[in-house]
Amino acid sequence: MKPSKLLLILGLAFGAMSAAMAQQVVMRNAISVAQNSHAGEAIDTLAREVEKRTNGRIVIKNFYSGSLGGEREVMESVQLGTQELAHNSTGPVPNFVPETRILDVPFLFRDKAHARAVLDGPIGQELLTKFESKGFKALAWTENGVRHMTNNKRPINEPNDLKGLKMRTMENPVHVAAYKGLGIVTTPMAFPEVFTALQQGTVDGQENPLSVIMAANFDQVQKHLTLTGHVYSPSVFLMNKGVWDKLSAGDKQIFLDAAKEAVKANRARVDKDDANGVAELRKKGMTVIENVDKSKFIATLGPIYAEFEKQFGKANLDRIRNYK
Ligand code: EAX
Repeated sequence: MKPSKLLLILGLAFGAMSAAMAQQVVMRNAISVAQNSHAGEAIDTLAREVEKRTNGRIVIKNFYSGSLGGEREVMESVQLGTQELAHNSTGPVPNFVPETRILDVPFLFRDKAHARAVLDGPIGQELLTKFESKGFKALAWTENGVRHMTNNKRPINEPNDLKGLKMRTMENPVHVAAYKGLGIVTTPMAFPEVFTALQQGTVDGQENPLSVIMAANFDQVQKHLTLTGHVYSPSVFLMNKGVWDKLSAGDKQIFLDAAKEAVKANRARVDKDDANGVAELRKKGMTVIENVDKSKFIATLGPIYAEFEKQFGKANLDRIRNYK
């Protein structure tokens, strides 16, 4: 082969390589809890499936344990476009997309199956579209889990035991209103600060699903756990709307399909954590009250429910409550 021809071939090969490299897109995604968790399952599955289905053309770099900031900060970054993706609980979401507030009403869902059916059905899918005018594409509802209460002061058997207890809450207006109604002294705080706040006694307690309590090692800084199951906690995959709009139709479909796989992995992990959590946390030294009379908590929330019905409309709440 003539040297000039070899150079030409080499040149073409380099050209193809650098074109491929130039085409490779790297996106960032983040969660506020550790990688070994239900949320880690969600974002790791999304990354793996997108990379596989695009043959490595789109790569997602995942950040864990709040290393890119708390959920509100991360949502702001995605809205601005300085970060492409996020996977958040609904903690800060209502402050961006008020229509989603209705999902955070305590004791709204009978159980996880009910919540999953609502989120996968027309009500949940319509709520996903409400993110678009706020600068987000919401890919899918995932699950954070059913929230329970932990604290260092006393075992919680009934609403009366909550009076005056200082608890960290998410930065979520619906939760704050409801927990105040239960007599709790609410302290909204970003998740990455919670462990230290519990350790230093800035707050007496917090509430989160078993998945989060375990992933965050809250057993190290909390004594009492009560399975209040007071509210279902959804989470959601968010993408910057501009990034989404620039994707080809094929790549959009890949993200939606990959998100479906991620939802499956995420829910399976929540189920596993719910099945093992109590035994695991007892082993680590927590005292656990498993049976609580939920009707007492619901009764205490009476005046707050009246307020929520005014805010959200009784028909809208009933539509969710009665969804089959
Ligand atoms: O997203 O802030 C919270 O309590 C959330 O449940 C947690 O960060 C998981």
